[in-house]
Amino acid sequence: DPTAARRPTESIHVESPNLTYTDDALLSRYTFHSTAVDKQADAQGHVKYSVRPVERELEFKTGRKVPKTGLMLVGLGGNNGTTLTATILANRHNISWGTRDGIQTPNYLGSLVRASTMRLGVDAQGEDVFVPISDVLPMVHPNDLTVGGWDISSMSLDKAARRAKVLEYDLQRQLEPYLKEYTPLPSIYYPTFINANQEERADNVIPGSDKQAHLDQVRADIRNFKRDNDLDQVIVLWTANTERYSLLVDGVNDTADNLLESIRTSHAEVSPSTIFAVAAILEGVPYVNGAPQNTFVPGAIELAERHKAFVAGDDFKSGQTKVKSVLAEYLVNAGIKPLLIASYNHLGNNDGKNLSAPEQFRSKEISKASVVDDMVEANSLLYKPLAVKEADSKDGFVKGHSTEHPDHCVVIKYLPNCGDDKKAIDDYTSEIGMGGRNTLAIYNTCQDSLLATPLIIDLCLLAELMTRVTYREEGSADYEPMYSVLGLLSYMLKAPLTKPGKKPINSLNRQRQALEAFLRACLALQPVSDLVTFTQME
Ligand code: NAI
Ligand code: DG6
Repeated sequence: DPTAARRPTESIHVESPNLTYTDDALLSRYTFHSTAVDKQADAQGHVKYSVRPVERELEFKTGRKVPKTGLMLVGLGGNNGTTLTATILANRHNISWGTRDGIQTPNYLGSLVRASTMRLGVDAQGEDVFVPISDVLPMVHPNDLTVGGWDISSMSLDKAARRAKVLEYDLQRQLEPYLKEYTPLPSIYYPTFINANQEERADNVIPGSDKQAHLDQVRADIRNFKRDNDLDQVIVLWTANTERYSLLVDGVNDTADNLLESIRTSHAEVSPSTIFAVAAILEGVPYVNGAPQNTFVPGAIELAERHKAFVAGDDFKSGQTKVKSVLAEYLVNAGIKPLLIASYNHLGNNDGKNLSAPEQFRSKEISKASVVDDMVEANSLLYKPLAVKEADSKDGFVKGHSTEHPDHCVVIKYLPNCGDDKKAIDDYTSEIGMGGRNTLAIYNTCQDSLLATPLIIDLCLLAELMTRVTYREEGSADYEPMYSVLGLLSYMLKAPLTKPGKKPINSLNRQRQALEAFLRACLALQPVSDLVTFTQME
């Protein structure tokens, strides 16, 4: 059995009548506990809550054989694309490099899956036991990923890594023989979607303006990559330039059929990223959007649902926004009322250059700004519901607020000499007790791509895992794939894509808890509870 070699050693064995091990799968029986609430206001406006515990019997089936997996990046030659490829190669070949501080060895720091742990339970002494997340279920090791993809720039990755100026010289030098083997496939370039200042890079484009032909080419690229590298699974991930928003037009991108027809007729509002998403959906491989634009127009989501394909997005949540999702939640949950949040960024990499035009900046502004909305709406003691919902913003992309809201601004400036070392400066000013004021000033500087690369790895590993998990309600005959929009990947994403009609949840804590709960459910384990820990009811 050639795939047996790819079955990782499982270090966790669950002894439970609810978990069955077969050669190929983990079969879990799981009772999901939730709380149904009915909220009623009487004539005087007094609210009453009627609460009912609910149980749902579920069964999960998780494939134990880890597929040989490929990761195709759109934007392979960019800062993230080159840094990701270099990180995997340095780890795979165990390449260390000299820095002014001494010898640095490769690692996957910043990856939730590879560099963090979760609480499994308690040992006989009552001590918590933590395990690496990568050990909880069988998962792909990033060293085993086959990397490839597309870029509108033809530069081979050794030169592109130099252009990016992210990695230390000694590492670039040692990786050169490996990286020069990687040359991006030609990609789709529609100049109106990205900043005009990117045109000088665009020497590697799929010819013509026939969008159907472009779709067919990308589909063939995915198939060829899978075949040529003898892969079982492929993940496609957009880490190319931020595009402007596509206009949402009835009859053009509102339904799956209209979107396919718009591609056939090469409608101007179909973006390159949407064509990549459609290609992945039609090829049955997961597609992740690491940039903020609205790739997933309603028609694209409907198409994914129709094909039971997996999609996730939008926009890697690497630094400032991750901190914001933690800090805003901390403040609001502590009963402290943020009055203003001002977020400034300056950076000098090609991402910053592309974002220096208003339309591309607007996409990023929308995704960076939405992250506090749900936390604010969750505390009606601090933020009163508005009698009339605010008007939607003029460009129609952001919904108006239905409660009071802190002032919130996002500024991004391109300063070339800043390079990839992005600086982010935040001011959180809040109201505290008895009319007092509390200001937190955050200054964050880092190599942007070194924060983003581990997120790409997590998104890829978790998206692959989701393709191996199916579920059914107790008593149903067939196992079903999980829902197409992979909300469980929200931890890594600034503006989590959701099922149409559902609100995103931005709390980093809840996002992580959901992921842990899911991994445990696949092992027929309930979420860990601290009831006994804190009460000492041993
Ligand atoms: P980059 O500008 O260095 O790389 C983007 C690459 O995409 C370039 O090589 C460009 O030639 C290529 N490209 C542009 N349009 C393309 C197309 N249609 N098809 C194929 N390739 C295309 O940018 P970087 O720093 O690698 O970031 C990539 C994306 O990730 C950006 O959209 C950025 O906003 C987003 N992002 C980055 C984060 C970070 O921390 N680095 C965090 C959040 C999002
Ligand atoms: C400056 O904000 C440029 C952006 O591309 C960011 O670097 C990127 O979106 C990361 O943002 P954040 O808020 O997650 O640090």
